[in-house]
Amino acid sequence: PVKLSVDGQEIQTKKNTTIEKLLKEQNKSYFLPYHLPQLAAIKNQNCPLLNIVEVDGRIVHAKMLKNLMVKEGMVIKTKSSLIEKKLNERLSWLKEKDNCYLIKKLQELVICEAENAGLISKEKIKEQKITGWISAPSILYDPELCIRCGSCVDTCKTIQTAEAIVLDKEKGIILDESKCVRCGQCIHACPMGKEINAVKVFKKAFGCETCAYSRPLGAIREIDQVQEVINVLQDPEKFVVVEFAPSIRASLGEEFGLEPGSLVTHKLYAALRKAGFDKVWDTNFTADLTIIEEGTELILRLIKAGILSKDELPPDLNINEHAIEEVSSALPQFTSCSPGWVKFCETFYPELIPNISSAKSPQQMLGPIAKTYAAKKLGIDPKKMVVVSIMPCTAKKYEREREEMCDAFKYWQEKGEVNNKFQDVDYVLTTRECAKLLKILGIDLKKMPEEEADPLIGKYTGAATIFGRTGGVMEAALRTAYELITGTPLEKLEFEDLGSLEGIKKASIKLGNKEIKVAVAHGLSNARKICESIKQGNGFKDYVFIEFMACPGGCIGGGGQPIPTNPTTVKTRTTALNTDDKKCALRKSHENPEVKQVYSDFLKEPVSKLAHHLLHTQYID
Ligand code: HC1
Repeated sequence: PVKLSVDGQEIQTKKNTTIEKLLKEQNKSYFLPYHLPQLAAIKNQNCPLLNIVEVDGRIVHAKMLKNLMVKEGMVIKTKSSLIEKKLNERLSWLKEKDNCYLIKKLQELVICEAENAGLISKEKIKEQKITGWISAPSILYDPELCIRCGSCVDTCKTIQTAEAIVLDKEKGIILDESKCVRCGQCIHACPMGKEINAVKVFKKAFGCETCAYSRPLGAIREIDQVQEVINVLQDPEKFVVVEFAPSIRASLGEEFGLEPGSLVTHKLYAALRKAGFDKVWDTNFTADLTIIEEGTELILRLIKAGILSKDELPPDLNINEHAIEEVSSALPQFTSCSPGWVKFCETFYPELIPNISSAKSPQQMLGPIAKTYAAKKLGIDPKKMVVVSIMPCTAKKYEREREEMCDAFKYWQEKGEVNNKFQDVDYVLTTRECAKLLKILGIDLKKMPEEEADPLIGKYTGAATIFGRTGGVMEAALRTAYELITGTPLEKLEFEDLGSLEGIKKASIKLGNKEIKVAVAHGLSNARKICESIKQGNGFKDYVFIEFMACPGGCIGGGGQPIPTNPTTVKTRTTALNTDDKKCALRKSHENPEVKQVYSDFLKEPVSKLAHHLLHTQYID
């Protein structure tokens, strides 16, 4: 038996009893007396902020009690001066006229504390006595909200096979930062983000439809940069541009109460313009550009490996000798746009790094193109340009920060125009943060008119939009590679087998008189299976191209997507992207008129010296 005290009374109970069970047995209530009319509305909603007990001198929210075990000598209080102080504090907010004030206070209490601390630095977290960890610059762990259920640990181990976190019942979740790929799947696993949603309860009670804080709050969350983006939008010295990922158009609506799978592309262009961005561009544009660069790189690797001969190719496909020199000869070529996957490969399979395409991801192509080509065309000082990227992915925050992602700076430095280093992309917000930003600015996405992206680097084809779901990059690349290699248009544009939700998909495609084999994997446990088999030399030997996405379902299942992200929402978002593809008048990347313009006015040809300099990278981790 375990001896402990409840409200000053010594009691004995069995080992392995939860505090919740004990308090029930003792007939102890820790729920608020709902005497205030406002609170009556939220009665029985189990609001974690108001239903609290004191355990060993610390305030613990009711919801956590079912996971906390009794311990020898524990002191539990359901009434105490500390509880009273906290409740008075919280209830006094209700006296304010504006109901949203209460929500703001809630935000101050639970969200700001950790998030604002997390976005600055580890030191700052220490200063503010946040006891959790951060996996910089993407993810933050707040032990105060953690119920020690271990769901995140299971996800990291079984779905992602990274095993970057372990559960310690006392301390909570412990991180091995060297293994963390920043994919953020742990965020979706956290039940606190799904179940304990105090703010939703208040939203229901007070009807704050577009309240900035109406989103779930998990113990693991992204490191929030919303305030920094608001600051930069208010800076008259800056020229702030925005890009958003393919999958955002099929998921952001959920944060505004729209059905999963609602396409909000054109409303989002309008909303971002209203938010004050000087140019609203689209990562889909650079997804098309990526296909040209990555597809050409594949052709070059195939020539280098002797699988294709220059003589068999159409004469108008200019094969540049310099480009053949530049590319790696390793096959199969791996896609490079999912930064969680790239980090996984660097960490667990460094011997396969030469297989990763040197083409940067679309996010990282838009930054340097904006700060060179577009800045020149618009007459904007590149030092003043700030690129904000809206992504479904926590690892994109990490990708933007990588040492080598500063090619616009190098471009201008070589011309003697700049001295101080700047990154190609300046801020990355997740889908959830984007919703928060718009809500803080009082913008309701649902009510926005339909507008277009800004010209220059805003147009896209159907091939770009399917990047956001598993198999999409491969399908888009095949649509273009087929025409480049055979010189004839591809009749049927969908490669159905590649777009399904199977973990590993394989296909063979006839390109002229050559049959090539390709594969697609999503979720890192599937990526690991392929890497192991290549490493051991017993599989994928004759494959030429493999698409890897870190998250199940691809980016539509990304760690920064609305909660819940589960097989059902992943499916509906996938269908929406496929619909968007079919609605596009142009469905092949090489048909994008703005992409053609970038080549004719600036880059000259795919994998040219300049394209290589700005749009390709070397993995140096
Ligand atoms: Fe993705 Fe990509 S598709 S990586 O999945 O190549 O995050 O949506 O933006 O960069 O375009 C993510 C999505 C995204 C990039 C593109």
